[in-house]
Amino acid sequence: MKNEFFMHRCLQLAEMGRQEVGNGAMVGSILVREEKIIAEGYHKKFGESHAEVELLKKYDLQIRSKDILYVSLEPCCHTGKNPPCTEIILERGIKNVVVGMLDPDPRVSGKGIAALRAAGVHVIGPILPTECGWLNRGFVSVRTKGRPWITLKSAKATNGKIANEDGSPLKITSDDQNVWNHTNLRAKHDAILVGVQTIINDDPILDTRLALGLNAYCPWRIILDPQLRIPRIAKVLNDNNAHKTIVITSKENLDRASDIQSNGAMVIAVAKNADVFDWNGLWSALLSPQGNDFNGLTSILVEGGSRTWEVFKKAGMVDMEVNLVSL
Ligand code: AOF
Ligand code: ZN
Repeated sequence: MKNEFFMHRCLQLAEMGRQEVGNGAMVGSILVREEKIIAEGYHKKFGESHAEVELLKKYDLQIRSKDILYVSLEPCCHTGKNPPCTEIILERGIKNVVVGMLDPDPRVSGKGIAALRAAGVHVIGPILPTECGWLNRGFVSVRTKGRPWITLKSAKATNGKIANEDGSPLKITSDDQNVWNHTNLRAKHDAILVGVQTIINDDPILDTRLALGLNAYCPWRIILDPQLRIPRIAKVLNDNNAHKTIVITSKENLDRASDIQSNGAMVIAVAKNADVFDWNGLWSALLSPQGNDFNGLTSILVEGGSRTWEVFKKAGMVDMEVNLVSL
């Protein structure tokens, strides 16, 4: 019970890295002495120190043999953008480690725990694989399937309609449902994706302005736009978060992109396969750093419209579906 209690604090810390860690994992870590938390750390930003190292940099005093290090993801044992966390744990003389979940990254996956045990560290875990895996479902999906976690959100009026006959927006969801969407869907994904027709019809802002809580941020806003039809006056190209907009188009249209980029939006070319974007091309563009402080993403909320939903469904690119029905 105590271990789970402390691990929940690690998960809370991990969440603070959301949207900042790019295609990496959100990870939290604490150091416990005589049942009190004496230091905390989390993975703050893509390319920066891992959670345990962040903690150990802050806590530079002597570690005692009964101190326990809690970390929500198995400590890594490889050299990536950072040196192996296992080595720093050993160097600092930590004797007890509690791990939340195994690292799905094939460079680690069990080898981090094994390295610590081989060096005489007492390791307990993984103690909360489901909860820790759920927080990092995007990272797990990228590392195990090579694509982001995808949630499909749709909204239907009770008569089944999703728009008026002329394509103009129909107010379907209640204010409460919108708050719920911003808090639990939009603010829990790295990006919101729509087809360009949704921008043309509804001109949505695609941010988290209604989200409850302090950690609201603007997710990346991805527009699938093969012909580059996005109106220059679209809100997503002109508001304060224009630099968080990524327009995906095909190569032939790239020369017309400069106007769209004038407020900081990115335009990325992806090859097409018949009449849809090539999935491998799309994922390789979205999973890796592209400049503009975009360091890759791990989760996408697909908000519409109906054609975009169909394309994702048909390709089996859906992990969770949420259908909001007007009350
Ligand atoms: C940890 N603690 O806080 C995180 C870990 O390129 P790098 O060096 O940032 O390494 C990325 C990999 O490191 C990532 O795929 C995952 O396996 C692990 N992330 N590990 O011990 C952390 N963020
Ligand atoms: Zn590490």
